[in-house]
Amino acid sequence: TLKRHVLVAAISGVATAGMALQAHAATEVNLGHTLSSTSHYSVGADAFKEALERLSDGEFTVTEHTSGSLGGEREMIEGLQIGTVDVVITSTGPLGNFVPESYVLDLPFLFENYDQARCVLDSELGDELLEKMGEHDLVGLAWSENGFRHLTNSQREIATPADAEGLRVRTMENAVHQEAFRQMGARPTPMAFPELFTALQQGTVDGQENPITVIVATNFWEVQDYLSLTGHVYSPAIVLGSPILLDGLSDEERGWFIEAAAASAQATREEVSRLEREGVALLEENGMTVKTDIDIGPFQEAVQPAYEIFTSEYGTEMLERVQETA
Ligand code: EAX
Repeated sequence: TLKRHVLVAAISGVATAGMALQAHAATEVNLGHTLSSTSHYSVGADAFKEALERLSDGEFTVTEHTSGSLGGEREMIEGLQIGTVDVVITSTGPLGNFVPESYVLDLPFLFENYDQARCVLDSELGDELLEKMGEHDLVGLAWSENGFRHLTNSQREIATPADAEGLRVRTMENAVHQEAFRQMGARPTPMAFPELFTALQQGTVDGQENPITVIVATNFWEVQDYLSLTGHVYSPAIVLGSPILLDGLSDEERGWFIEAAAASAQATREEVSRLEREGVALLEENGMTVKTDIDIGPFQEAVQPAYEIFTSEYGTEMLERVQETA
């Protein structure tokens, strides 16, 4: 009978699927980031998943962990080193603690626009910095993007560094950024991103700084009234892999990860560009007061000492090379 046929077909289907599964058990790749599932990082994570699963013909499956469910960015980088996390999309915020060479990219007002920043990250120098990750138990797969960072706060409109005097600003766990905000007269408080929303809500800090992308993805308008488009620093993102997973793979397999990371970075950059065009209007619609015409001169001047402190510690060579490439 028809019923019996269907049943037999179903059983043999299950058996075939089961055998196939045994022959080629897919390796699950855990990918983490700190932002929501609507963010530019998730756009990048989706592109990574699509590309890796397609290129490997299902040998690898990617599971995305959003919103810091695998921890903050510093914790996830540690996770890569010990093999509890496989792939991470992260800002360079905490990266300098592991790979000091990356600090150069976090200098305020280093890049003037997206083209310049992307051009440096896509250059030989960018590749060299990716390779440096290998000396610190990390695998640099691709430079991705977070965006130019701007200042938000709950207290007042900020147009000059003097307006930021005394403001308690959450910064990333990044020595260069902390120094820059100290020089500006603010009171920097380093904190992991997953703690930030609550800290703003409870008034532990008055403000924070992040790109339009992150402000949109995190609904910061719920806890921040003012946004000043200071664009005080470009925030690169990086797709990092765990050496514990990647060192055990063949060249071909590692190549899939690199290609998937490149596809991820490309998709993320496109989403950053879209949000640069559309994000500010969205934030205004949600009630934020946006100060657009900021004279950045006084901000640039205020953070100059951060450059001196950086070069006295790490020398001038890297900085000069970035400036030449830009
Ligand atoms: O990488 O910590 C931050 O402010 C970062 O910009 C965010 O986690 C996205």
